Amino acid sequence: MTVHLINPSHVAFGVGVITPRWLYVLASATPGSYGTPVLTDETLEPLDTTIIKAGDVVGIGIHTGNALRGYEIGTAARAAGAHVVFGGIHATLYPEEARDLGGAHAVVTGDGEGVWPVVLRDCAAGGPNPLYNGGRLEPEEFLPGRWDLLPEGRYMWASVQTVRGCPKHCSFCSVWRTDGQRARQRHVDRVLDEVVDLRRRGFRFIALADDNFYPVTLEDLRMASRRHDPSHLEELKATRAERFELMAGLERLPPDTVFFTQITMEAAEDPEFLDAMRRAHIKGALVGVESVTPEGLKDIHKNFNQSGEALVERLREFRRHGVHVLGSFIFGLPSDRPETFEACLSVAERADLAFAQFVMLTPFPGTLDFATWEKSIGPDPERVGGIPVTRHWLIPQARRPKVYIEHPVMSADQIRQRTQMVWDRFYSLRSIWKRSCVVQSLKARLAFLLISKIYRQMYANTGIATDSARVSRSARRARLMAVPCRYLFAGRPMPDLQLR
Ligand code: B12
Ligand code: SF4
Repeated sequence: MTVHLINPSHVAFGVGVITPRWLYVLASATPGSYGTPVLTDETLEPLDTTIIKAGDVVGIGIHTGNALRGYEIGTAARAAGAHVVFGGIHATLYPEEARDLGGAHAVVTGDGEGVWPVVLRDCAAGGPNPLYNGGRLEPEEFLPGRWDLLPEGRYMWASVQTVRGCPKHCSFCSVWRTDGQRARQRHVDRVLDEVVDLRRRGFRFIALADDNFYPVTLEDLRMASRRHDPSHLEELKATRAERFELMAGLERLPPDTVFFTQITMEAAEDPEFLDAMRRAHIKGALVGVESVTPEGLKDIHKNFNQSGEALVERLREFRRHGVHVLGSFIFGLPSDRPETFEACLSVAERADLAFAQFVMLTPFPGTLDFATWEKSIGPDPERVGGIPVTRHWLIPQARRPKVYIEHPVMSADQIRQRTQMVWDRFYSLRSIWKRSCVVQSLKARLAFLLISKIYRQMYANTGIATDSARVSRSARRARLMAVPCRYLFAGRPMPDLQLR
């Protein structure tokens, strides 16, 4: 019985930007008695289905965007006589869909590493149960990845998770509902061991695959200190202290280490935290800016963000402390107006951002926005090839409409065109070159330019592009650029590395 773990994708780039962490974590959770699992990441190359034999176990992890490809693989694996098991965020939200359309014998909801050995045991005993609830594990139960199984030189960034869950409740995000609002922080030593393992293998660039690296804000502490019962305050202080302990540990890594994380902009009010990040080699962070207007922030339950000039100042604060920002903006919020696009571009250009992404408001399953949108559409939604648009991920890629929430004053096309304009202007050669002054040498500036362009091309696939010709063109370009890009990220293996 061979155990296969498959990360589905419609497009393969030959080179991956970030290691799909779940593959390596589930490989760790696979007991040695079942042999070494065979990992396939279709973002590198398509699966060869002939490797799947009757009696094998095929584990497929899906998010909404790759669910349909996952179902194709599941169906083929079932036809080959394998036990088919689905997991991941989309399977957690729609377990019955994986069974109906993906050939699943079993679906694992929630965190997978705890329950995976039980699933394998049941498969080996003849057949798994239809449903396993992996729940939300405690941090000491999280596993590191089996990085010894990584194909050499195929990924630019490794990924390590330090915390699961986010205390906020943004309306477009499913994380707080699936991963929970309690920050489940991994033990510092376990994170450090994993990072050292990756550096020994030659990874210099590591993405911290966290929902929110800053789970306790200064405002949270202030509010808790006003409460009569001090226990909540103590809990928050302990969580915060652990973050600092982790960063102090990361600080001991070789100076050329580069981490990237995701964080709320409240961290900008916490200079002590930002300085600790810089010392910990966390040189970049995705910051969810989302909207530049107070009305926009209200639309998405993100009132803790700043808007207007205060926003520009807040974002600049990151750079002042040596943390480069990838600003993430959303267009198509109900309060957006035609002039919002220029206003947003102006903020993006003045806020000392290194990179930015501009996405259109999309109702992802599991979010509050999705629930409202689905309800608003009513019981008889428009269909494409018989499939309701409220299940748009099941529509074949070539015919899949981009689904956006209807806007009170702009058509989807208008929002798309304006979004496109913002991308084009932010990533014009001139703008990129201007921003590239964050690095010193000519070589580094050229690398910055290349990375900006590749980011732009890769994003065109998942983000704004709608027609398939444009998507394949972007994929081709991204593929061409990805190969030289890989060398920019390659590090020197450090087999003897010990923390200072
Ligand atoms: C890091 C990350 C990224 C990275 C790296 C992706 C990569 N190569 O790994 C980048 C920045 C590239 C990225 C991009 C995007 N992402 Co993202 N990303 C994440 C993030 C923060 C962490 C993922 C992670 O590595 N977690 C750690 C691993 C160990 O956890 P896990 O994947 O959940 O797996 C566990 C379980 O789900 C389960 N499991 C998973 N698979 C399987 C399979 C089996 C067989 C079993 C038994 C169990 C199992 O067990 C695992 C261990 O417990 C998640 C948020 C989250 N909390 O998941 C969002 C998240 C997955 N991303 C999301 C989105 C929307 C996107 C984008 C579409 C954003 C955009 N607008 O463009 C793009 C899509 C890219 C693409 N085409 O795939 C959404 C997905 C929502 C949905 N319904 O699908 C999430 C949930 C965030 C959110 N805001 O809601 N992302
Ligand atoms: S968007 Fe970010 S801050 Fe908001 S709930 Fe999701 S992870 Fe948390």
